[in-house]
Amino acid sequence: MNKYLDIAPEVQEALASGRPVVALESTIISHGMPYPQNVETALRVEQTIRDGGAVPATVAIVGGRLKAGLSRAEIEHLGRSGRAVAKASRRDLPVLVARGADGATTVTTTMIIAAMAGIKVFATGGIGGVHRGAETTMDISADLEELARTPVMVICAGAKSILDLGLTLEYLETKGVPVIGYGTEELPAFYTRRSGFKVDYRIDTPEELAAAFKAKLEMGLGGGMLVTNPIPEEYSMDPGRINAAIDEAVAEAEQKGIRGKETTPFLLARIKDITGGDSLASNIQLVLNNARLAAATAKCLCL
Ligand code: PSU
Ligand code: MN
Repeated sequence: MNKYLDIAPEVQEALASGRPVVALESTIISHGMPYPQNVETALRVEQTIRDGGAVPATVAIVGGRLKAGLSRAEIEHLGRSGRAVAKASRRDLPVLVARGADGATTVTTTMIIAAMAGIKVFATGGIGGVHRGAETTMDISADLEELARTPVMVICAGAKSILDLGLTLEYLETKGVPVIGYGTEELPAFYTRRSGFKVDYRIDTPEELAAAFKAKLEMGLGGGMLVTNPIPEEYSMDPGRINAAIDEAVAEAEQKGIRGKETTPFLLARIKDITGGDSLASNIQLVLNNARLAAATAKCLCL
């Protein structure tokens, strides 16, 4: 085993006996939601995975150790520390590990650590992608490269329109990443069920998600698979309202000259403030919804 990696005993036992495990990220805890909702949500998501018959493995970097599976105290620490914890993407791992630092893992680093541990399914809220204006800023999330490279199925609620969704899909196509709509032909836009963009394939059952991913792994194609699961109707937001909030946040980021790794956390926090916290309630629900699908799919992959 990789000498930098600690797999929690419960996760290790499940993997060794061929039982289902679902990875979860920690940037959503430290940078994606405010305290204490972030900790409450992280624990609720873990419970949802358990209720679905799988073992949760929340991923982070703690004291320079790559962790697959966190204790309650570690989740509390990441949630309380919030943005004081480094947002850790692929390029950040060497220095954080060498320094013995903490890091909140993005989709990218959660995929990396999940793959090191032998975990195949990962549930989250939203992924990074090609930002609006990327033709001049070149701001393209490392998440897309990781999906091209690392064999983990990522179950999300699509992408927020803080991104250029059309260019994000083009990028994924170029990189050979299958984009699946769960029960839909349209790419969900995180807070809303529709975006106007088509996914590559619609799949309606966890069994078929597992079969497609298994085929990808067994053919040795490399890279992951992106499953986009629309937010449940009852929690979806009014598109006019959420898109106005997103436009306002994007304009503000531009005006303040927010750049680099700060862009996404800044936009997420502003959207939450502008919508008076309603977006947070939707955000929590869609993550729980993804956790349920991930547990069911991880079970099918173990059959
Ligand atoms: N988008 C969301 N919620 C999130 C993130 C993105 O709707 O929490 C987080 C994820 O951890 C994702 C990361 O991997 O931000 C992408 O950051 P960047 O755009 O800087 O690559
Ligand atoms: Mn970026």
